[in-house]
Amino acid sequence: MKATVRAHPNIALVKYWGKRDDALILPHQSSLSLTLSPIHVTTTVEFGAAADHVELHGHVAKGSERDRVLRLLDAVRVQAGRDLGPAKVVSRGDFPMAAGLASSAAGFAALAVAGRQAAGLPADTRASSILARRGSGSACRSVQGGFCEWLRGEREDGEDSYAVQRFDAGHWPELRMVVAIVDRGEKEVKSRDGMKSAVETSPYYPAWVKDAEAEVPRARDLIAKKDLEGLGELCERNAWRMHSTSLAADPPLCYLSPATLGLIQHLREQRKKGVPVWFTLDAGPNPVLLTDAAHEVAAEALARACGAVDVVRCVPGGDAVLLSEHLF
Ligand code: 2P0
Repeated sequence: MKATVRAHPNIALVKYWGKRDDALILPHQSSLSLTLSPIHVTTTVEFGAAADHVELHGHVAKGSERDRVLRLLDAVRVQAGRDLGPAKVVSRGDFPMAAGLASSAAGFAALAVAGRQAAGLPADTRASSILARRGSGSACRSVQGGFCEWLRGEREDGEDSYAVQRFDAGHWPELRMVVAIVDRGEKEVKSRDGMKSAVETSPYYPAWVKDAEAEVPRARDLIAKKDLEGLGELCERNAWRMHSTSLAADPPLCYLSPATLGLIQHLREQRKKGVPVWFTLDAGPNPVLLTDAAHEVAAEALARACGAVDVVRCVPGGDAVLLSEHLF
């Protein structure tokens, strides 16, 4: 009745931005990401505890944070078809302070896989991905390593909306993602609210959906060919289009800071000098640089020269894995 899982976060190369169903977390478009190592989250789940208890990153979770975790475990209880008793959950990440990458994707992926295992359900990546998605959309892409594609699906019950691995972590071992923390502040508008406002108020939203869906197979082809320049250009274009959609919302939503733009400008100049480095940008000010192993030191130097207060160098990461050592 107890299981522990370690999962990595992921960075979207083609972003997910907007839900067609808020409750089930169903997206309007497909997305594609790379799972990132070495940063990870470890989660232990135990059913049959004295009372429900959720501890995240060293503090007892309350309110909506706790509810999201317990709701996911309720879905596990339904799948198990039996009374599993109260649950104890302890989760810890090794993310550097405000790494700029949300730990929720890795956290919910680890919770889904550990929850099913603790309930005695068989290992099933598709079922775990669907479960993780119900905690946080991007989490469905962290159940497996390498390059994962979240298929938007068509069904109203969401059973065809999950992530599949297109290439494993060993496909392109020289690829590097360098997270540049230029701003440690909490963002004012969370992704969940930002994407909702884009869906409801941005006149560009339908164009975003159409374009992002079309970029997914292109990204897949570029990854198959290990075409860094092509993939870098696609990532930048997709990030700009996601941000443009929200800039056009009402009220307008801008996640960029002056430091973000300074870094992007400098990166372009470096590229003209022959440094192969591109960026992507989630719902926040911290760019993630895309480069290869031979240029990761140059990419880190570039980020620091532009005022990055912290830098996290990542390589393609693997699947969520069961651990034999528990957190309690
Ligand atoms: C992504 N993001 O594809 C996009 C790009 C941020 C920008 O998924 O509401 O925490 O829990 O489904 O997954 C962040 O949003 O949102 C995100 P919910 P989530 O990675």
